[in-house]
Amino acid sequence: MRLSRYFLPVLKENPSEAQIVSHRLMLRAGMIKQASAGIYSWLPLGFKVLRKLENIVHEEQVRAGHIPMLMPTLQSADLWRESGRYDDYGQEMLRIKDRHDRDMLYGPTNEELITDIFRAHVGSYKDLPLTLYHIQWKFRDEIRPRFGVMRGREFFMKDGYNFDLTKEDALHAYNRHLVSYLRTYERMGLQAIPMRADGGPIGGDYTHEFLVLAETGESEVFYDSAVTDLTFGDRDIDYDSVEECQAVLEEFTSKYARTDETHDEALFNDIPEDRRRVARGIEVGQIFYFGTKYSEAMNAVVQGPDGKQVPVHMGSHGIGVSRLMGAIIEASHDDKGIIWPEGVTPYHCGIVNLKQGDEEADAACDALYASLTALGLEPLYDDRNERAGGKFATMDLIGLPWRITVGPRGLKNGVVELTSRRTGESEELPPEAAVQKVAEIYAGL
Ligand code: P5A
Repeated sequence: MRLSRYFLPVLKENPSEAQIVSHRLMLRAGMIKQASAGIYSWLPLGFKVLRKLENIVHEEQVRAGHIPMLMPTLQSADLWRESGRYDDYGQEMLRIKDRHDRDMLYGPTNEELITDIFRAHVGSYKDLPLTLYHIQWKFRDEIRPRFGVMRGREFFMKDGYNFDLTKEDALHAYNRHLVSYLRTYERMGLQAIPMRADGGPIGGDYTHEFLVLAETGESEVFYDSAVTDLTFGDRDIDYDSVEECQAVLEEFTSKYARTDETHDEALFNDIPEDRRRVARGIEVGQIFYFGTKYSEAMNAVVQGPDGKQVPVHMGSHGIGVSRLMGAIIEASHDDKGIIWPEGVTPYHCGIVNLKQGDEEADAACDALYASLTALGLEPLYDDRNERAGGKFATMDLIGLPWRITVGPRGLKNGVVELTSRRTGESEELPPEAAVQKVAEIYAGL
């Protein structure tokens, strides 16, 4: 993309309404614009990152054997009356009447809708196990929408639902989700720690939240610092293997890590004092096993091997896709702007032309652009007639991890400059070598 043809409305001033750094930087970098309280338009740069996050979530869900689909945002109230949640959900639910005076709602989650689909089409244990998921907008009329996309009213969520014959099978689905979530967050450059949590309005006794540690996080968390040493890495887990998934769950959840809702002071005090941590975190996902809560209320039954009709065991599993963007920025920025992890960056590499209009500099930039593109990479070329300082400030603000700077002086010696956004370190290289290096960095991502 050439910046002169793009739509990147960066703000010079710090917006006064933004209280935390991710919100401030998303507004300043022209990624989002508030449409009304807790509701945002995703401008091209923000939309690009949102799509990247969505793709990673899809890839990891499919890798785990889960099946993508799409359900609507608007739902009929009738299903929620069946489950009993229409009254329970309270004011967080946005209720709407259609022209025929029928009660509708903008879905805050989809347990009812998916259970209705299941009961209409599945009747035998032979069709199990089954995990369906979608990535779709949700609406929760939060009392205090704040911190930009972090606590929105309209937000983008991946929600998946497993259907199993037995509790044992459903717990395997739970563990499988935990493993796939660990992989998902690590691909985004994040450490998200699974913590024992509370079921809230979704229900269920088995539930873990995934928290990214950050001072601005809304949740208070208590943990053994040993949990922060764990990384998933590039392990090749067989998602069908009960033992392998169980082993990962045990490894990542056996040390103390809880949100304030489930915190137990006595257990916490058993941890050696130098490892006890009280901190804040951003909840970027949650997994639940809730047994037959919805299948019994909504009569979602299958015929078991013995011919008897039994309600299915279910769980649901959510990732806050739009919230993740805020969490990544909270975890990865400096005073100049965002620093995108390579796995989610909107463009792979910036190209800064120090002397736009100079024949040689323009030609070198065009050649770099063509080479990077030919290798399947997406460069963002700042081809505007601007001062070098302004171009660098924009690149630093929007946070592309790599920048190639091209100017007449370097070109005389046959070199361009490759700079890392994270370390600020630069090296001079012939243009082809810079392209090669960028390609190597992204190989396999
Ligand atoms: C699991 C999937 C559920 O709704 N039902 C379907 C279950 N879980 S949850 O924990 O309530 O939400 C899942 C994730 O969505 C994100 N989230 C939000 N993101 C932005 N703004 C909000 N107001 C908001 N509310 C929830 C969180 O990341 C949460 O973990």
